[in-house]
Amino acid sequence: MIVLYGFGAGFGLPEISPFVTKTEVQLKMAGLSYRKEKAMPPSSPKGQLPYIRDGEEAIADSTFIRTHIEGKYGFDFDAPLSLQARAQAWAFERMIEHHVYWALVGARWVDPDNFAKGPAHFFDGAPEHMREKLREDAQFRVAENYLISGLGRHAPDDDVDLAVRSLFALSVQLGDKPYLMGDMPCGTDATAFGALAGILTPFFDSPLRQRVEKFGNLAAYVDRLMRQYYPEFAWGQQQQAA
Ligand SMILES: N[C@@H](CCC(=O)N[C@@H](CS)C(=O)NCC(=O)O)C(=O)O
Repeated sequence: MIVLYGFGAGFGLPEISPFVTKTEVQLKMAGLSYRKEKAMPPSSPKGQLPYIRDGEEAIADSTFIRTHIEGKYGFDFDAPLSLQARAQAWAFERMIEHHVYWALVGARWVDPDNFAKGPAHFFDGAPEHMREKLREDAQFRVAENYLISGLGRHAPDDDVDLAVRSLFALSVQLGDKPYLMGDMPCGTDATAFGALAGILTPFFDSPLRQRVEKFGNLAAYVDRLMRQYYPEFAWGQQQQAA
């Protein structure tokens, strides 16, 4: 059985990481059975999560995992799509992973309140005398990556404005369709769902979340896909409680 290594549930989400969520939803889309185990990025062959173990093979990076599933199990995530729609779906995926994702990182890791209630707890198990230093180092590293991504250079407000332009594009593409590219889900739906749920989780408050909530079709899309792929997860109830 495939083993999926991720962070696990947290932050009001069934899985903390948008990239792990993407892979988990794609495993569900492909109808493959898998077991999930908690891991930390250094244990991955590429130093980031997700990675999977499939028999003797370890495959890291959500896009390479998708390629592995398509190659080994013959499942085409974009089967319903024309060649042109496949190209568009790929372009939307790149926009989400290389642009929108960084806005999520800024909201979670750079905003001091969100960092304190969220990622800071990754280090709760560390020896007390090192804990604060580990937190500071990790936050510094992520803030540096945010800067290098390009989006972080425009913080604190223009970064959100830029991300919202991408989210507007996503909202227009979705329109009133059930899925991004039409009536059937495709691979990029897993990507969009992971990132949007990560932004919309009521656990974190941020200007980004407030702006995305205004895109009614994106919020409804996340609710719908959450019910479809994580029916056991109490997403709606948490939203009401927040
Ligand atoms: N391109 C990778 C990105 C994965 C990624 O950024 N994972 C984050 C968690 S959301 C991570 O493990 N970060 C730890 C690090 O970069 O040190 C993929 O598609 O899997």
